[in-house]
Amino acid sequence: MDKTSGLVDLRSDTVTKPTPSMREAMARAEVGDDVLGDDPTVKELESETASILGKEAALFTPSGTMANQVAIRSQTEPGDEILVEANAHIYYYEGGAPAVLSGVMCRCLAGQRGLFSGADLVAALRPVDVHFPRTRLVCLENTHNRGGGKVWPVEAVREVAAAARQHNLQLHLDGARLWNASVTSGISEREYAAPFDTVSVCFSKGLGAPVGSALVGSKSLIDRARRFRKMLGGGMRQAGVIAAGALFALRHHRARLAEDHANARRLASGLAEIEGLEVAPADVESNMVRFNVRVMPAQGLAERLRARGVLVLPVGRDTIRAVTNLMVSAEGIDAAVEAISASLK
Ligand code: TLP
Repeated sequence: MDKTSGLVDLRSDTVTKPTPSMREAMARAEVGDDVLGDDPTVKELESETASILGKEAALFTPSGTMANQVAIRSQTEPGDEILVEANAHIYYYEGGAPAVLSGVMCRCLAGQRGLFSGADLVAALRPVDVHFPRTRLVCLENTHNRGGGKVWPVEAVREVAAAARQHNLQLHLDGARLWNASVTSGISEREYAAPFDTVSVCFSKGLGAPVGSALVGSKSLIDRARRFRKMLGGGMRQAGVIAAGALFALRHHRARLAEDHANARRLASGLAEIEGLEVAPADVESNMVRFNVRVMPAQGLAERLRARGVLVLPVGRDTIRAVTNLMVSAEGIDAAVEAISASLK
């Protein structure tokens, strides 16, 4: 339960507020004009992020969306095609940005909870021919948001990456929740990132920073991305204040994601006992629980829950998403289960 508001807010892991120690770190941050390359805290965050992910360079961005979009823009030309899974955040939740900002077409692959195989990828490829758009980039998402926080097995990532390389395609990973994937699987972020040219990561989701994401990759790709970030208005000045929150989150909040995962499992097993709901506790692999409501529209249940101080996100007519996070304790989860049970009666 959020001690400041008394709410159990499970709409997203983006709802977290900075902790007192994080605020202290932000207040103390040394800053400078980052567009002029003068902000020491942003530089520290960028170099620490690049090193955790095993890449040459990193770029701090205001959002995960911007990190994904500058990655696409940096690796394509207008008229190119990118391959994405049909429920990928890049395709589903970024306002059509690939079409607007990069002028690319998205070719969607049908996945299973966000995952697809090297064979699926190859089946979608077309011969080089003047009729076809040029396929340039493949995007994966780990963990997969609309896949219910599904974690990619590292072997499956490597298999898709090998197929992509055989066909001279670039690879981008939307790793907004890569931290969660690493905690679940024991595969380091660096190992997961290895097959990709670029990886975006978020500090403002499970890690609990108020703002910020990063894109990592080779120095030349990140130099190019920096230029596109500026074009989009994402060049920030004394950004060290927010970078300090991100740096604190990176150093102190990765391991604790295991608590969020345990809370997600606790939530799913509580929900499995409630009549009128459909939930698969075995599908819970990170901090997300998706469940179907059989007896009323998802929106209706969400409204009843709001009246009881529990916030969830309807993501379909019958489907609700709940995301555990830094602000929610095991007691908060038990309170949410009780509220859901009472709201269905
Ligand atoms: N996801 C948000 C919403 O946009 C749906 C959420 O509440 O889960 N990649 C992935 C996989 C994401 O889930 C998100 C945010 C982003 C990128 C974009 O990050 P921001 O919101 O910082 O632009």
